[in-house]
Amino acid sequence: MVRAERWATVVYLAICLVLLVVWLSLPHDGPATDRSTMSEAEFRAGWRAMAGPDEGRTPVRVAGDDIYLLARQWTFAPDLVVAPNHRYRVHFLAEDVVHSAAIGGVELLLWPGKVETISLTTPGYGHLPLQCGEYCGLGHSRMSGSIEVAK
Ligand SMILES: [Cu+2]
Repeated sequence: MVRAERWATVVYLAICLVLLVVWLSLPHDGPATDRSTMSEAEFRAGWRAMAGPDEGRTPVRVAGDDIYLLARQWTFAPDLVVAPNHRYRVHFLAEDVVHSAAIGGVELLLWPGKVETISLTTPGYGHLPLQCGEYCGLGHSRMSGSIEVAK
């Protein structure tokens, strides 16, 4: 009896091992988060180029495939107009305290000075919700971004 239980355990563990190897060999897309290797200086150069001479005080129509959003108490800057059904790389940088970016069904924790990037496909029309999900001070509940989808 003890011998049979021992064999059952060995067979069970062998099956688990095979399933683990099969699972690890499958492609895993998961949430669309990338491991960003972008430095803060690269982010700021991209942000300045995207935001233009008025530094994002008016809504910015994004021209390329990269979006740069600064998170700071208590806004995401700048306001954006993006193309419909387009795949973007969205880069975030918190510049004062810890924030987060809840967008496209994922939430990224944003540590000051560390660039986080996700890949995101915009919807066909409407507005893409962006909200801070990490308490960051008195204005936290109002901290959202404005991303309009338009041709
Ligand atoms: Cu917040």
